[in-house]
Amino acid sequence: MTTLLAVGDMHLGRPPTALPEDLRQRQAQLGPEAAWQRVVSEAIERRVDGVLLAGDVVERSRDFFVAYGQLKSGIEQLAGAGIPVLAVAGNHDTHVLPRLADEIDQLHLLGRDGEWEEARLDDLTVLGWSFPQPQVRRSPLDTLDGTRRDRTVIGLLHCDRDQADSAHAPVSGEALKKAPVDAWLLGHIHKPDPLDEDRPIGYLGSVTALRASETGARGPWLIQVSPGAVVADQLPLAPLRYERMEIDCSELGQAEELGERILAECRSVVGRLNELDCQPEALGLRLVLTGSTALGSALQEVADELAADGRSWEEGGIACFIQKVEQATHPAVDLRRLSRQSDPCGLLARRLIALEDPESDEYRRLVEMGHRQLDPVVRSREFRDLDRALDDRTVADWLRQAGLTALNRMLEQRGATK
Ligand SMILES: [Mn+2]
Repeated sequence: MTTLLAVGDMHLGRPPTALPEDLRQRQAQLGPEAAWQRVVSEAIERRVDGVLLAGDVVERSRDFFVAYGQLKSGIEQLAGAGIPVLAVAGNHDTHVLPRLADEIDQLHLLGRDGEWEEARLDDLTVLGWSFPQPQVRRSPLDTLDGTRRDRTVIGLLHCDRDQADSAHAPVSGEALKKAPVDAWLLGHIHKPDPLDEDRPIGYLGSVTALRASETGARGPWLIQVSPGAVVADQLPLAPLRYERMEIDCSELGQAEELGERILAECRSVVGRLNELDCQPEALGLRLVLTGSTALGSALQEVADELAADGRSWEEGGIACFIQKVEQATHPAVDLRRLSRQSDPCGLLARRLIALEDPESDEYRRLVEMGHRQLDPVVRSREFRDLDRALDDRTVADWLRQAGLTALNRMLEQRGATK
């Protein structure tokens, strides 16, 4: 069996964002450099047969010296253990990665100048292509030789999947499937794919959270290749992790209890992270307050205070902090009773009830009106790349959420929260 460690977008030189003030001085232990050191130790400990880097290894050309120092020391440790390193360049490190490969003997860049290149690694072939310039509007797969090779082939590519207009090497999922490759390990998109199919094809994801929106497990992937089978498993080695967490506020007696609720939820997440072989140094919580509550603005105030605090606390050896609190609770109101009133609250309550019944005429009328307002926003230039159309249910959800928020405010103004 051949084993590899495959690493997605590392972005050496980029500091992690959204850290609270007291963790900013520990930035070096929480960023890409620390993640890379963890990758190197893991590779050596597991005695893998090779390390693959899927592009955007370095944030930008200006980071040449920083990346040189960090990459070189890691690659030398790997070389000392007899572990080769193969990499392809992405849109961020188009220029800097080839220069680093020229300086660091043991770093082998695959597919220089946008020409596909094969390398032999143990019993398999690694096939790679590097960005020749930061923008590439054609699919690299157009120039890939479609002949079937004898050995197992691992494809290493930085590309934008199923985004035909992309300037970052657009490839279609279909073309990836058709290529004579047993597994495609991709860079560029920071959200990892599950890679759990018989023939893994997908993004490795960022190796540690670079932005707070990069929630969940991050890290390199252990790729195990035996005759006729490729198995990919993510190793959650990231030094910085963000988690989205829903806090149901329905049972809160008063807003001040929110802190205890958050702490309890945080403890259970930390408990699970403590079971990992290699746990994160820091955990950022992205909280969503849910449930129905009459606490309304009092809860919002406490939430704002907690979010603004800017300090971390220690839990199970991990520095925890609140990165963001989103209020998605809805007022504990009796919609049926309100709907009998002949005032704006009553009108809104009747519409909210209608939004619960997709069969009603009023539901269809409201959703149609919603589409007229929201569709142009979704189709606007800023969001066009998301290539997303709104379905009726999504529109209804938005209307419901907005309606409940407005109803809550109106009731509060009236001084009646029930
Ligand atoms: Mn990229």
